[in-house]
Amino acid sequence: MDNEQKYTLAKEKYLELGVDTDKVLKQLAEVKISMHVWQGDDVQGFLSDGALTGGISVTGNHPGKATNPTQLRQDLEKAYSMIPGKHKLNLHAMYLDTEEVVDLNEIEPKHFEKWVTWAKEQELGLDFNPTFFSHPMFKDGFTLSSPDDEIRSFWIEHGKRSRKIAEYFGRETGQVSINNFWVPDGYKDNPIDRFSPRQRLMTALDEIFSEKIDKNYTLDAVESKLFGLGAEAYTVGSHEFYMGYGLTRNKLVCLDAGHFHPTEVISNKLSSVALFSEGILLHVSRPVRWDSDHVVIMDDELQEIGRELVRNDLLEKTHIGLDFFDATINRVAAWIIGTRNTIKAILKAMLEPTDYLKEVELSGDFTTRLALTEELKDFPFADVWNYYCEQQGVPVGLDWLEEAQKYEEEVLLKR
Ligand code: RNT
Ligand code: ZN
Repeated sequence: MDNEQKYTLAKEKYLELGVDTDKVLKQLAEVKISMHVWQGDDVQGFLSDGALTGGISVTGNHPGKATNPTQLRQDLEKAYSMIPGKHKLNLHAMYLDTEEVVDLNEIEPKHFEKWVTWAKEQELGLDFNPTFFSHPMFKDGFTLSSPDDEIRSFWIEHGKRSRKIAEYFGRETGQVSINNFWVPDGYKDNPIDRFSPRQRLMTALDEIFSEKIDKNYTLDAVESKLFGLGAEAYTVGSHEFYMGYGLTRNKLVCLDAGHFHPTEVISNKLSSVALFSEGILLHVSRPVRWDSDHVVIMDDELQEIGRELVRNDLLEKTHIGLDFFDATINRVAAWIIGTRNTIKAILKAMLEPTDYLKEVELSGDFTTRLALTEELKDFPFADVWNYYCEQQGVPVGLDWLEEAQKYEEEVLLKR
């Protein structure tokens, strides 16, 4: 039986539950995932060859990592060619592509022109992030909330410039560019004053955002965190800080799956944040015991995120970005696995009879709710996914692995 025949059988099965798989696949094709550039080179970037700081860390030394923008784009193209649908690329300021020697407080749209030209060719949207780490002005663990005026000003200027670049991305690509602010600031050990750094961060952000920029071009997002390496006791930009900030300043609230207590999940936060916020940005990641940024797999939380987005009709309000970095495996494969899984989780959720399940729940029939959600786990979901991949012209099933291995042999290992 070929993929189409298998799909036809699966389609009938889902129709029995009232789920129209053809319609689902059309909806799925509209969902964009923002693939993060930094998985391609272990969060190194092209601004300096210095160490990664900011309390994040990558382990592994798999051979063949991209060391310049051309290689990175080549790897990205390979990854996108094995992912169904049209998506976005999430850039970081430190990935500028220019011959000029410029610092973070000097960057301009022109330093990203090559990325834009390429994104247009590839029909990709572009998101952005100011880089508040891996830089000598990240001093004693502080950037935007530093007590030192000179340091704060440097980073404020960087933040302002990042918005101009995101605006340029939005205007050029015709797709809104999400500009995500994450700052690593914090203390390793118990602080005396938790208040003043937060006050300084608030004021610095207000200054960065003081210029009104057309929301059709760019939307600002703010990302909280519980702790980082070297900021274990206190992180200035905590969840409460950015909930408050995002809600009062009409910013997107960014939820990173690894930025909460280990038993806390972001799936359960979406319906609350969505009620009050301008919008949501997701950093889909996989924390293993800590904010370890493992490659996203098809685990319970990923599926729950997919369900929350679909069941609550939040796909419009939510921008889905990825955030993981693993250097122990083929980096292109890591992108493919994590991105395909994220799309798959959304597909799985779309294949549920949502309205019926809601009715059942409302009527108090929790037995049917449990029976049906359990039974759905055995439905021929993979046949729908495989057909979707075929339809979208990308490898079906594990066929992508052979291609990724060939690419490793022919390109990566020769670097
Ligand atoms: C760090 C944050 C942040 C970074 C990127 C590289 O904990 O998750 O999103 O991973 O900016
Ligand atoms: Zn993140």
